[in-house]
Amino acid sequence: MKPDLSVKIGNIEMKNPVTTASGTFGQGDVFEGFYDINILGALTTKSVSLNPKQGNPPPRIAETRSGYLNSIGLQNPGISVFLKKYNSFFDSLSIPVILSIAGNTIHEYGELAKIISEKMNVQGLEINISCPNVREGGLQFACQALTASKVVREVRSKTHLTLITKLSPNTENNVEIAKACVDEGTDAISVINTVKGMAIDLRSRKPLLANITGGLSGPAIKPVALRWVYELSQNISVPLIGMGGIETFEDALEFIVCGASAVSIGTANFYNPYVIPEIIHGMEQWMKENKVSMLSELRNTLVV
Ligand code: RRO
Repeated sequence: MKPDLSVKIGNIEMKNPVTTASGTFGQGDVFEGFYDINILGALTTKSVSLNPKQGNPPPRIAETRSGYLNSIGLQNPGISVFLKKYNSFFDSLSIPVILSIAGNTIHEYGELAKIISEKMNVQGLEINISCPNVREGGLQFACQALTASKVVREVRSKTHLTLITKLSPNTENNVEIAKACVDEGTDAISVINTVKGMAIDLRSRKPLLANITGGLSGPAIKPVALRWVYELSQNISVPLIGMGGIETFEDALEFIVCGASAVSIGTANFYNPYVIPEIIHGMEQWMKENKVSMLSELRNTLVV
């Protein structure tokens, strides 16, 4: 029998637990030449802001031994252009779409939620409060329970869409922060955004990124991500979407065992555009071979 990989995040029904990590999959359209993206459990888009952003100056990507550093700086066309450009594409998909939103201010998060709820037919919002590469917004909100929960309260007051709040690894306070966000109405938590870091060139003694620091993603951060998924799963009851360095179906299943309901695939898309279909297929095969009929049987089964 075909194993059941389905999962519910708030009101979002996913046929499998795999979504895309914001910013690593374009708006979904760029991967259409590789495979039918309707195989995804859900599509999560690159963060959009109220006004257009040019992003940080180049170079803004650097490769390190086991991951990428990025300092994109939230480059995006702003919500009006985004809407015109992608709304019909999102409507054409048969899978749930989760729009990632990022504001400079708490008010901007609310405005974005209002515009999207009124004008778009998407299923969820990922509240990105954890971008490490912008001066306003970003980590300013993610590192304290008070600021994080104020953003969630503002967004909740403007929309009935499913809300997923994306937390940062660049703080030790995530349990308290997640609890405060749940109290204000987030339906789920996603962890982790990138780990703030830097890389330099010894010969020139210059940083590899023009922004000096950036966000580290890829296999290097998987242990950090697993730790947060596990710790949050022990302390909050809303679903968790785990991400950070997932490259294989085994990686994905480790996140489920540590308490994640769903997983996002990010950096691996850059070097293997077929990684998502491979992971979904691998999970299914593994479940068949191990006689696991429902994915939920695996969730939170870490033996400690
Ligand atoms: O655009 C970025 O620089 C960026 C964002 Br919004 C984010 O949330 N995480 C990241 O590593 N880079």
